[in-house]
Amino acid sequence: MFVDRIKVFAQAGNGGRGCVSFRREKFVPRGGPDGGDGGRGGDVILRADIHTDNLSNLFYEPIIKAKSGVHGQGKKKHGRAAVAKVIKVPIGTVVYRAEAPVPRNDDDEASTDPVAAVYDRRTPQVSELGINIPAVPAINADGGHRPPLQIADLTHDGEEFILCQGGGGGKGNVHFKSSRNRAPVQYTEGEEGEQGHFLFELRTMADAALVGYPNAGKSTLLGKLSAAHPKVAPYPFTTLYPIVGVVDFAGDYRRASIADIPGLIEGAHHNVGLGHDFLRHITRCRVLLFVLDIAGSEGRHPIEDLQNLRREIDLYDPRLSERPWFVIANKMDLPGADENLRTLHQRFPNLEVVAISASQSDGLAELRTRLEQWLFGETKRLPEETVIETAEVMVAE
Ligand SMILES: Nc1nc2c(ncn2[C@@H]2O[C@H](COP(=O)(O)OP(=O)(O)OP(=O)(O)O)[C@@H](O)[C@H]2O)c(=O)[nH]1
Ligand SMILES: [Mg+2]
Repeated sequence: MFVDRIKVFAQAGNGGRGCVSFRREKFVPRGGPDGGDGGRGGDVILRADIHTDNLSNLFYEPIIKAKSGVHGQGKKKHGRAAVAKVIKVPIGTVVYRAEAPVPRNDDDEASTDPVAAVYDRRTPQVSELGINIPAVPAINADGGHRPPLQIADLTHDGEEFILCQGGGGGKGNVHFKSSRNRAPVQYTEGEEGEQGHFLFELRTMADAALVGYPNAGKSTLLGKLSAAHPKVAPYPFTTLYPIVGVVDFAGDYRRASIADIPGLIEGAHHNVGLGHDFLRHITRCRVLLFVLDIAGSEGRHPIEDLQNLRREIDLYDPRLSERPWFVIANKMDLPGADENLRTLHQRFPNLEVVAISASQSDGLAELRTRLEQWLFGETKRLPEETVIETAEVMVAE
């Protein structure tokens, strides 16, 4: 299972209580107070881990709780501090503070409990007024696309973030003795650990993203370029979640990571098809590689495909369309590919295109060279208007 967005409830441990105790020993009359302090509660810590590739471990355990500190004891013994609860998350996890889920209804007492509320994965309901009540409250007005208050972004292996800090331990009565109060019975409770609802969102970290319509051959290409084995099949939406492969550039000891993103279709920014959930994964990629079925083997037109893809990216986030981007014209082995490639060159003479046949492994050596140049050399950026404007001209025709 692949989980790239999940809401969790986290609670750090409470501090242990301070102890009230008096020294009682033979031949030591009125030994005085000797109550020790409570131990610290455990923190909840997130750690970016290279061996964790998604958030599925939290799907079955959306409530993260660290242990509380042990209470203090007599003979000035401090309670033991609780160990921190460390949660491994994939590199590229962004953490947002989220609102508590809305309780199911007023007379349902159980649902006011924050813990029960997390488990409340009910389906959307329609209220008496006919208004749709969402199952999980939207993070913000645009459907959670840009949630507010980002509190962490874990981008390196081993990077840690304290999500909730454990409460400090309480003080034992030994702290309250004074010349006027020789037998204090005061102590303090341990502090409460921090708690809260959070939204974890994975944004795949890769140097380049393969963006294209379903069946364009993105997974076939990633399989040929890297050691990754994404599933390849002749039906749309074979790839259901992003897969990252590492490409080695022979001779230069350089390597780059490339993400195979599930197929996009028109309206993806409105959540059509596999939707904008996956567009999120390209937001960190430095370079976008548009993979086209240049032969138009499924009755589509490759140039229109490119224009639509560019438009979807732009509608999702205009900043994304400012990234360097290039075109990989795939399926050159099929009839009609040469002609379409010529038309593409004529329409967009400045566009950098590499023609390949992923399944036949044709043109992959050139692609590697160009890829290295695109990723590590100076990149020339094509102005966005070129393709979007031409798209409008085509629609007008
Ligand atoms: N003739 C030909 N077929 C290809 C080529 N590359 C891929 N295919 C075929 O196209 C089909 C789809 O390939 P995939 O790699 O699964 O396509 P995808 O873009 O990953 O598709 P989704 O995961 O559904 O988005 C498969 O049947 C491949 O064998 C190619 O260069 N030439
Ligand atoms: Mg695929």
